[in-house]
This record gives sequence, structure tokens and C-alpha cells, in this order.
Amino acid sequence: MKFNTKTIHGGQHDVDPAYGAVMPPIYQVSTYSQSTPGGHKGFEYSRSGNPTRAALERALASIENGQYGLAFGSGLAAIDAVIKTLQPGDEVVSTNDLYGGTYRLFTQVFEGFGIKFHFIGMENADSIEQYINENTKMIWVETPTNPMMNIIDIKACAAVAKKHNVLLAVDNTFATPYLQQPLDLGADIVMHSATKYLGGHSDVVMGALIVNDKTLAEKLYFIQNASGAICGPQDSFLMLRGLKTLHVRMQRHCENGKAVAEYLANHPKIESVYWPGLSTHPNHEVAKAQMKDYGGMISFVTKGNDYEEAIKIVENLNVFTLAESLGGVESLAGHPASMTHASIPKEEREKTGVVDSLIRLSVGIEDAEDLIADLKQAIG
Ligand code: P1T
Repeated sequence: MKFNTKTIHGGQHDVDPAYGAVMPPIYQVSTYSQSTPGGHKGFEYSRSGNPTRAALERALASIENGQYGLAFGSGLAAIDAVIKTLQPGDEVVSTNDLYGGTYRLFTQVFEGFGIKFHFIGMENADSIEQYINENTKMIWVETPTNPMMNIIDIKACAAVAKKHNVLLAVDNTFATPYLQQPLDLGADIVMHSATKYLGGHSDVVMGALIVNDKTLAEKLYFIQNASGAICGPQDSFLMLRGLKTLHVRMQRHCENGKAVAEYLANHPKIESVYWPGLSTHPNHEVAKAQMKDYGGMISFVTKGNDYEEAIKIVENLNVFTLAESLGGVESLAGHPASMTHASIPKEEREKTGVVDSLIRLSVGIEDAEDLIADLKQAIG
């Protein structure tokens, strides 16, 4: 099955044996009757498993070309489960430009449990090796990175991971499997904030993990059940509905992303535009090789690098909504330094370019002309 067909049918065969409904019913239920202890029809308690969630987990596995999918109550709950496979004393080499909440979870929760994180630039995968020692268990990659849109070569990272026998986990939130499929490039774990493009309508908070290795899947399932950060059946249904249009939405996000990035790149008041589809982007060639297209996430700074001006722009936008999050059908604008990345200390975030004047756009699927007109009136 090819990708567009998988988003609609992947793992969805015979979802309602009772009546043949084409969408899985919402099994709004916590428990299931048993004829004798252990004598059930595949489900015993909805933390451990729920038919609507199971249908979604099969769909998630299918679109990422994986064997096993797991759905969680948020993207951070999914990351939390991944790091819980580690032990005190273990070390992780992580991308230095990443979602502020991921950084907060790593540094303010898991460092307290004795796990050490090295945050480094990974545009050159060779630079990872010097941080690997006998305690290293995992490489954590976000690509494109949030919010600087750096591109990291997943295949090259996978080669380093294999050489040192450590796991490679890739946060695929910004790209989605429409643009890149990390398991095919050698990653061991794919993670999503499904809240974003997978759901696509800004109406669900959810996380996902997809893996191929059975032992790893069992470990993650154990944590999903033991720690209990699952998503509910209603949200699973909404996510399945969103997934079915992922490919058409992404196509438009990419087209509009290109139009907006090119408009900004040619604007006399704009200093820098961070979008991997621009030939001037430092990792454009890796993006070209690794991704099918370049997505709808764009960051930029105005000339003069002026904080007040950046705030004025985001406040003046009308079609773009000033809000956290990304990946929905509607266009959003954000100010990372005070919003999504506020939990990263200023001196740390400025090292990666997250300056106070940076603006991040999640370009939606409206008419590109309206988006450009909105930027034009807001930037001046
Ligand atoms: O919000 P949640 O579903 O828990 O996902 C966390 C997360 C993980 N990884 C990436 C790359 C993310 O962008 C996020 C969430 N990000 C935002 C809310 C944001 O506006 O950047």
C-alpha cells in the first residue's frame, strides 16, 4: 500500500465486525466483561487497551512503516515513556534546538532521576561521537528542529547509533511521515506530538510512538500501561479522522509554506528566514535528500533584530492567530522566546538562535494570497 492509501486504510481492515461501520466505533468504556478470570475478547481494561485506541495505534504504525504503534495522552507523555526505558546513570545525546517542553522534561524531571543529557548541534552527525561513552544509551533527534528549522541527517545519525549500539529516537512532529519516515532511514523510535499535523485540526492533544523491534515495543507498552499516560477513545477517534486527510493537508501546507517563505525572503525588512526549502538554508541539500517536500513551519527575524517590532508584528496579524502549537489547518504565529521555548534559559536558547525577535509561523491551508496579505499589513 502506498502512503496516501495508508493514511485512510492502514490498519483499518474490519474495524467494526458487528455492523461493518467504516470508522471504528468510539468504545467509550473502561472495562470489559470476562466469562472467567482472564476469559475476555482481547480487552480487559482500557488503560491496558481499548479497541478505538488500538485501531489508531495500528494506523500510526502503518503510516510510519512500523510494526508497532502506541498512543499517549500528549507528545510529552510519549517522550516520558521513551526516557523511562533508561536507568539512572544512563546518558542521552540530544539535539540542542528542540521544543522547550522536551528540554524541560529532560533537564527538570529526568536529570533529577540521574539521567544525563548532552545538548549539541547535530547538523554534522560526526560531532555526536565525541559525546558517546559507555553510559550512552540513546540519541534524541528533532528534525526539522523547533523552532530554528535545522535539518539533521537521520541516516548519518543512525550510522553513529548502530556503530555504538545505542538507540536513535526521532521526533518527527514537524515533518510527519508524509515528508520523511525515520524508521526507513534507520531510526529505532519515531515520536510524534500528534497534537500537531497528525490530528491537524487543533482539537486533540496526543502523543505517539512507533517502533519495529518487538522487545522495544514490549518495553514501551509495559510503561504505557504501568505509568498510564494513555489517550481516551474520543480523542483516538478524532485522531483517526484527522489522519485520513494528512497527505492532502500536508501537500497544501508545503505549497503555502513555499509561498510564504519566498515572500519573507524577498521582504526588505526581513533579516533571516529559516525554512529548509530555501536554497540558502544551510542544510538545504540534506533536506532535499531526506524529505519529500519542506513543510509549513517557518521562523524569521526582522532587520535590526528588534523585540518590540516582533511583538508588534505578531499582535497585528489577523489571519494568523497568535497562539502556541502548530500543524493545524489554520495558520498560527508564535513568539518562541516568551511562549513555546520560555522554559529554556535565555543564554541557552540564544546559543541556538532563539533570540527575542524570532517569530515562528505555522502556515495553514488557507489561500496563500490571504496569508501573504496578512503578513504584508503586519510587517509593513
Ligand atoms: O504538546 P505535546 O503534545 O505534549 O507535544 C510536545 C512536543 C514535542 N515535540 C515537538 C517537536 C513539539 O513541537 C511539541 C509541542 N510543541 C508545541 C506546543 C509548540 O508550539 O511548539
